[in-house]
Amino acid sequence: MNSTALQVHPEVAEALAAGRAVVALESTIISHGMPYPQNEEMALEVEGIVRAGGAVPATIAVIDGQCQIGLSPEHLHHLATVGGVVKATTRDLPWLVASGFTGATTVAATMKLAAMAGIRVFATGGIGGVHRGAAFSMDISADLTEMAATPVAVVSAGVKSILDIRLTLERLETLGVPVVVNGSDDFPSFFSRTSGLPAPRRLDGPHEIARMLHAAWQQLGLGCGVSIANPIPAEFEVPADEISAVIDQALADLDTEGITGQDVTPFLLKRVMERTEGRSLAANLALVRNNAATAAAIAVEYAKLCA
Ligand code: PSU
Ligand code: MN
Repeated sequence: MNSTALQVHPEVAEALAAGRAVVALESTIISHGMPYPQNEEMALEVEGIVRAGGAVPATIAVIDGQCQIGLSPEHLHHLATVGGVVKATTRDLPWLVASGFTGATTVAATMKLAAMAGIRVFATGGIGGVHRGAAFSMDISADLTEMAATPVAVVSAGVKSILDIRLTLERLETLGVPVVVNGSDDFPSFFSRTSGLPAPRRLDGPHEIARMLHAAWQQLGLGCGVSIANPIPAEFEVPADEISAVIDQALADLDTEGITGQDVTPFLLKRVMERTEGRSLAANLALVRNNAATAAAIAVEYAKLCA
């Protein structure tokens, strides 16, 4: 797609034109999902993992009103260090472009921009979903809406238990979004390989997953996204009882401190990270690396099927 607001990095543009594998990466995880300096190290490392897997990385953000598909190390440094970068979901994109501001894109906004650029595979840590208590707050992430509307496959470690995982899966079913777990019969919950819920569908490995993406978009012509849950490697799992008390306390703090709207998820992520003495950060880094490697392998297989 041609867009005056879209700046596709030359390396990314070249790979797309040649039909080679490209993996999109989000930037909210850099600005709002992890502390400095781990966020910057992670952003650079993950790009390296995608390259090592034979794909071209395209980290996405809005920089001074330009939607950048592929960022320079200077841009990554800026997003990792400057406080107050706007957390941008899909609805924020026109406002950012019109006002020339900088925004770190969520899964939803990253999917939207990736699709505009022609990128089909995207790696992240965890996706947004239905919040606990959503029956009253109506707080449901725009990530789910975007998955229904935009043909990008999102590789995540499942849904963090700051959310209502069961209702998130219900919502994805209603929205018609295929949900597959890579190599497991259990739906993972970010820090854990299990959630107490079964995998809606299971596929084993990048080739099988790429075949499903090809079926969705090339054979059936569907316009939806696909959620690929990739369980955290077993050696990095954090035991559920270690994390659940911390999450319950963070959720209680939300009410006490009156946090609402777009600030809810960053607040919960920060609290959980602070209160687990870095154990959750180590797990978070491990699963993001794992997702980047898996996404690269899927993108490579998918590019072969489309050739
Ligand atoms: N979950 C995580 N880490 C994250 C996010 C979610 O474990 O960094 C970020 C992602 O960018 C996701 C966003 O798209 O939070 C969802 O925010 P909200 O719930 O406000 O839609
Ligand atoms: Mn919300």
